[in-house]
Amino acid sequence: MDSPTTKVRSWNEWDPLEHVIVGRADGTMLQAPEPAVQPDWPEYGFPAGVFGPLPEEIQEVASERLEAFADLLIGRGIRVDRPALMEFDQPSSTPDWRQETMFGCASPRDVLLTVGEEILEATMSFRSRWYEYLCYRPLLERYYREDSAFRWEAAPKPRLTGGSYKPDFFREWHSLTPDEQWRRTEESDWIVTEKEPLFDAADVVRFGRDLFVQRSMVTNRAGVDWLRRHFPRHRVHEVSYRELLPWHIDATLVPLRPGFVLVNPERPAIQEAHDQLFRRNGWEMVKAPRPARTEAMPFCTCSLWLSMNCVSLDPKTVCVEASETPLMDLLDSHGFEVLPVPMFEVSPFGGGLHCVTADVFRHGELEDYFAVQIPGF
Ligand code: DAV
Repeated sequence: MDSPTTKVRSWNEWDPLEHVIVGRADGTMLQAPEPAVQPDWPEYGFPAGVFGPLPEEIQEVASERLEAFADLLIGRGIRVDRPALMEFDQPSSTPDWRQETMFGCASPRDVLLTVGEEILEATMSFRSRWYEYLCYRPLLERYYREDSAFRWEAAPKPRLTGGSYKPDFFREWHSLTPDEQWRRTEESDWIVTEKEPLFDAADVVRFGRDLFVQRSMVTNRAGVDWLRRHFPRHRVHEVSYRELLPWHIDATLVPLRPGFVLVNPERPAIQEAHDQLFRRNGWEMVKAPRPARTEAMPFCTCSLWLSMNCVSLDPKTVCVEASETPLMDLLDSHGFEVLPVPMFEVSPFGGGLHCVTADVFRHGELEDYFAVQIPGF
């Protein structure tokens, strides 16, 4: 069989999807402690300081879910690539630090940001994820060979010394009163310092010319600024929401077609200009219903709002976690064709349907969906 010709291009979250990367769960670790992550799951046999592969049973189910999702996409004519596994239980180091384990590669969305003909490797901000881009290198090398217009980019690799994290952040956080925690939230005062640019690709949501970038536990202001300088043809909006310890924007602000964005009713935007920008440009901001799930999976560090973490196949068709009937009904009533896809069991591996995918090609052009801009935002 001839190898398919690759074309890299995707400007937004909803254009017709033709080529995508779907992550793999095999070998994912409950990572060794590091400044930014301190796993502590005594009830499941992993008290603080104990690390190792996630239990085999849950790895198996997660791998089956990902496999079935990849098959569903292939069945609809979408080309699907998978990352190369590494031995995630191996230590890794740079001249600045040594980390006892890596993490995994279930969430390509966290690492790879596709903007037009470019795929940008994010800095990441966990030491356990510093080398995760290597899982995607065989694919990126291939795209580079096959598509002469592909812009392959990588953000400056961060040092991730102790200076990149506020010392004792977690101990201090847990000693704060709720009021103090919300005050920190208003200021986006999270664990990462401003020493160097840091961002995960999943803190970015793409709307053609406009990119919304969330400050979070893994994305600092310098990271947002780096993206702004890197994409001078785009309008990069720094955003934050009323959410404690935020981590990735894709269960908070989820556009499904031009003029239709799902918003998280528990996480209003902190900047007033955020909602103004949508409203003045005629966007419908539709509140997602409460998650149907009431209990998270063991080892899951995401919130139940992963219910919103859906992925569009085109502006009419959206994949939604199969147990999330309230969201499926809502989208159905707004004229979407909804494909229920079981993915909940993959949440301990880092996310939901949007997280486990990264766009390579969506059919469409760069467009402006926000002709009216808000000065200073
Ligand atoms: O709201 O828990 C999870 C997204 C992970 N990529 C949340 C966000």
